[in-house]
Amino acid sequence: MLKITALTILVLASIVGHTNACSSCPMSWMSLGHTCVKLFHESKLTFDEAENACNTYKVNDCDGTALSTGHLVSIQSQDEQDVLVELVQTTLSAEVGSGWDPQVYIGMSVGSTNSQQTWTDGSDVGFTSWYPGEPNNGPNSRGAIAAGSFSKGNWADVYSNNRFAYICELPCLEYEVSQ
Ligand SMILES: [Ca+2]
Repeated sequence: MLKITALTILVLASIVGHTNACSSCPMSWMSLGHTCVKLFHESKLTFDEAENACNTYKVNDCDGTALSTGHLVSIQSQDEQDVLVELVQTTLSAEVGSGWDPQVYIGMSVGSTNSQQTWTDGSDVGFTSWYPGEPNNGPNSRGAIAAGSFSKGNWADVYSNNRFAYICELPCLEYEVSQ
């Protein structure tokens, strides 16, 4: 009888070339769908500082040419949302309170009206997970996962000069070798 193991599935998936999970994230980065993410929490930054910090991570080709640049994370589905909320609540468990804290920047920018929502990586805004009543901080606010037990990881908009932990996202490195 054919015994299907996780390794078998991995090998088969890599032969077919379609995997659901990223196969090669930089060390200390976590696979999230077709991307890699990392929660930075040792220093708290403003939104712009956090996006700039994410921009310093790049995927380079063999010549060192930047193929892609990191950004604050964009969230495309409930699955991704759930994984990120768990990451935040687990990593920052000592900061999880009964209200909204901790709040952690994601790449969401709210423009001059609440309906003008963009991701810093330029991806389309489809999925959102705003806490009911959010965004409510007026023009040019920024989005954060609000991980406290009250808000349960739904998003709140905040003023961009708030200093928070943040999550960066990088494209996954997938290699195709042809003979
Ligand atoms: Ca708000």
